[in-house]
Amino acid sequence: MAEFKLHCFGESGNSYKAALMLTLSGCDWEPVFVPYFKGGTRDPAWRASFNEMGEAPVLEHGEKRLTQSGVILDYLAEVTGKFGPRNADERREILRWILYDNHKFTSFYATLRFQVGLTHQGEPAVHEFLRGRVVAAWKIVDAHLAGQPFLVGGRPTIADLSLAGYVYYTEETGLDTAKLFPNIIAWSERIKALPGWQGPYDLMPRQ
Ligand SMILES: N[C@@H](CCC(=O)N[C@@H](CS)C(=O)NCC(=O)O)C(=O)O
Repeated sequence: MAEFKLHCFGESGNSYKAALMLTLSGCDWEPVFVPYFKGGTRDPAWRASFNEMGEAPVLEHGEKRLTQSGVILDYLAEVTGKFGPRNADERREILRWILYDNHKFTSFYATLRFQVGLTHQGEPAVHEFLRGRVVAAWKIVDAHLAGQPFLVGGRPTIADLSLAGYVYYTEETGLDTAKLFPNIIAWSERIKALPGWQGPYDLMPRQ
């Protein structure tokens, strides 16, 4: 049995953040498929057993069950000694970017992609609103990456692995990200060049 189990599904960029960290850190891990599109995360029994918040990813390590990708990344950085902060200032800086990611960078993009690229639902006006929110949030990250190769401290950290959750998916969103955010694309290529990198659909089973 693998040391780490990640409850996840391929379409989930939030799960990919943890899957990528496990992979790049050389952990012995295995995915446990969550049938999200069949209501897996809404099943009361699943919620009672794995995550009362009703979300993937969930990381199992021994007796521990961890949820929230940011918490999982922080935990894995601690136990593997990889991609973590070098000091307290970096720890806060990494936390700052992970919070920004969860609130804006990932959340607006993931919602837009879910509606436009995966489920083909929602109102055009809502899609336009979400595109505006994505562009505003991604422009801030793009500007930050204009002057440095990675988000914090000049080297890849869990902050990068958090924000990288959705940048490799190619489903339609109506945004030309390559044109709009050249520094994000260049940064995503730097992460892709890290030894052992694999894409979300290579690491996790999908529907
Ligand atoms: N902030 C959470 C977000 C997790 C999340 O939204 N997961 C999605 C899949 S990508 C989910 O399971 N959603 C279930 C639902 O909203 O019903 C994290 O970073 O782990």
